[in-house]
Amino acid sequence: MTRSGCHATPPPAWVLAVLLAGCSGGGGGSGSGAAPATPGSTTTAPPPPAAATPPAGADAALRITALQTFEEPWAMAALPDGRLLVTSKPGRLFLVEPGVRVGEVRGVPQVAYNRQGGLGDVVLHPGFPGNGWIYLSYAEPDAAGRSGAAVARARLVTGADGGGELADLQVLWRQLPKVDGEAHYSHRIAFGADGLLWISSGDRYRGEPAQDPGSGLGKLLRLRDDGSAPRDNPFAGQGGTAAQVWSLGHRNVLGLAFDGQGQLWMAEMGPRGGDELNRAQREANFGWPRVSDGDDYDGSPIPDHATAPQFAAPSLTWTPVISPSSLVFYSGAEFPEWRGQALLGGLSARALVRVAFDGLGPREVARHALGARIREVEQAPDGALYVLEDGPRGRLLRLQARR
Ligand SMILES: [Ca+2]
Ligand SMILES: [Ca+2]
Repeated sequence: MTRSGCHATPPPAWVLAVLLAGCSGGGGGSGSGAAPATPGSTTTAPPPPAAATPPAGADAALRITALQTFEEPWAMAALPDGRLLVTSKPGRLFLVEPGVRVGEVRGVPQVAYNRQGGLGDVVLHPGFPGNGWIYLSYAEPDAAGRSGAAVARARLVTGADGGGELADLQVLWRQLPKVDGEAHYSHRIAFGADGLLWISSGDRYRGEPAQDPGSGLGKLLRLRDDGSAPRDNPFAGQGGTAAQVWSLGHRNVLGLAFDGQGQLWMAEMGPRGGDELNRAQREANFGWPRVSDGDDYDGSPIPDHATAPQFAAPSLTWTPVISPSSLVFYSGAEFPEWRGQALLGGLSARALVRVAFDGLGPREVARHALGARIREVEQAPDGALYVLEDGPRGRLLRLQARR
């Protein structure tokens, strides 16, 4: 499937960066008027001006710097040296020096690029400094025109040109069954301190399979880093897909992150109303599609969580929705008062939503307007925050405290 945009066929990365900078009408992004040093896979540009114009409608309490621009960026991961890996949904992976240079990482698997599908998450293995493994999720096509999410790992081999290649690629997990449709892949990835690999597998807009432990749809999965299922998973005795399942009854988990105490949390898209923040629990059934604090898009009611205590209730819900795309727990020095809090990217909220935890559980304490649908949030090693705007010309923004 093709998408209208600033170009019809994928050009080299430096061309893309220049084209997109032109399309975006500036904004302090990469390549604004910059020519590549050599015709290759990278572009260089001077660092953006310190007083780059913040997005219209953005929270004036934050110092916001607009950096490079990407075609439908979806996720990012911060490398220990401060560079970022950024995924672009049409199927490209970039290595980014924020505000300076964008290189392309070659060797990404073929993706099914459609409404919600394409290249998805990117996460570093906990042993990345030694082993170079990165984990990617993506929508994978099949010969019959169906698709399903997949997770692969590969070693990141960086080059002197600022780009790199993927080596030793292995597909570790496939979302089964593959189905028609282009929605609710979820495919967020997180690693725990114990080295186990967690994957959110969306319901693919099918609803009821989320209640069947034997279906791969609508689940939170717990795997070893090689994709095998640990023997102490709750449904391990059933084998097959069920052996991968940690919890069920999920709709579309797009935020997946551990807090400072090692507890895993999920940010989940509700239907019309009822976005959820959920605390991961072994063998729990979170109730989708039987219950939701929202209702169907056509207005038909779905019983609320309070009517069905047999299902695990969300720790926090939003109506009207924020459309949570992403989740991190903040631990840095840039915003000391935010430590231990959850930060959610909001698509319809067009904001960074900040959630604090106290004796009564999580509660929203601030909504930092960013003037655009927010697709991803990530904390850099220096404690600064990066967010990605959603859309065909989504910008990378750096958020710092205004002092
Ligand atoms: Ca990320
Ligand atoms: Ca309801």
